Amino acid sequence: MTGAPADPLGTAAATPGQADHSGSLLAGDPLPIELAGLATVTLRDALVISDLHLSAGAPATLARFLRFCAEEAAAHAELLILGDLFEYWVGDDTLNADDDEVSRQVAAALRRLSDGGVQVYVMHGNRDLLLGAGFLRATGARLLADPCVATLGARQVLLSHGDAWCTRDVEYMRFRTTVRQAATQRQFLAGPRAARLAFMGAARAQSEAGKQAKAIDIMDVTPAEVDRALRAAGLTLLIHGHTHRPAVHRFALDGAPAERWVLPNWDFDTAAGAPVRGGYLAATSDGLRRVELAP
Ligand SMILES: [Mn+2]
Repeated sequence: MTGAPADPLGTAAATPGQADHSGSLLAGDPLPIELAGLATVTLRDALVISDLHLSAGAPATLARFLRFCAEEAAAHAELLILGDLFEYWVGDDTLNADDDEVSRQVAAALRRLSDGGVQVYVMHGNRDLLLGAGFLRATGARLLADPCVATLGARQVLLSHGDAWCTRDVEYMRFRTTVRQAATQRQFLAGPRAARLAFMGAARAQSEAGKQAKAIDIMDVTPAEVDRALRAAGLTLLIHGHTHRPAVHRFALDGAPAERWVLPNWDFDTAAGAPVRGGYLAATSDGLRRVELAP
């Protein structure tokens, strides 16, 4: 064979004759935006979680997640993570980085589940939309498209992270469009890890500052967008995360009863005496059930 190896990222020309260890993707891996997530999935006995925001800065939440994997999730057929498993993700080379032990612990916990017969599914959140093929290989997880449709016995449920419906936050929607473009992801992932971490740190600081200035209700989903998504899917049952407003909303959609189940975010790193938060939905052919986790 005399031909050059496949180079879908187009990085070879920039670094001729030299392996590029700065990028996060292995040669041949598609960009995260180009990964084909599952549009449909059939569930038997699933636990559904989202918005854990795992990072070194939240050790109690990490510990609770690792215990959740070993105890609660291990006893079920499927584990679904509907986005923002991580507080941020700058590329799959995180799994090899000296500065990040948390990602390896999380990946190892998911790998143990996969090896033990639990099918793990992940959906991209807005914080970890750069989870890529390397992460999927390391964990055995399968990627879900956002949105996707899960079959639960006789019922079908629409699953989404939920940020796509926060349309009243015009500034965020503009940012979302940009970071979900292949060119943006390619350019970002080609940069050195230190630069990617610095960018992410600045973006998070800006996001925190912005949240305090924005009216509370523009951070929530737009009801009309939820209605539109359910109509498009032909469904009346929805599960999403992202908003950190756990609830079960019952409403009418074109005269039919509809339900929107919002997953809780996890926070076990609260000040002494303050309540912790975290939990999951158990999803079986019998229906949905909310479970709050004790510390
Ligand atoms: Mn989110």
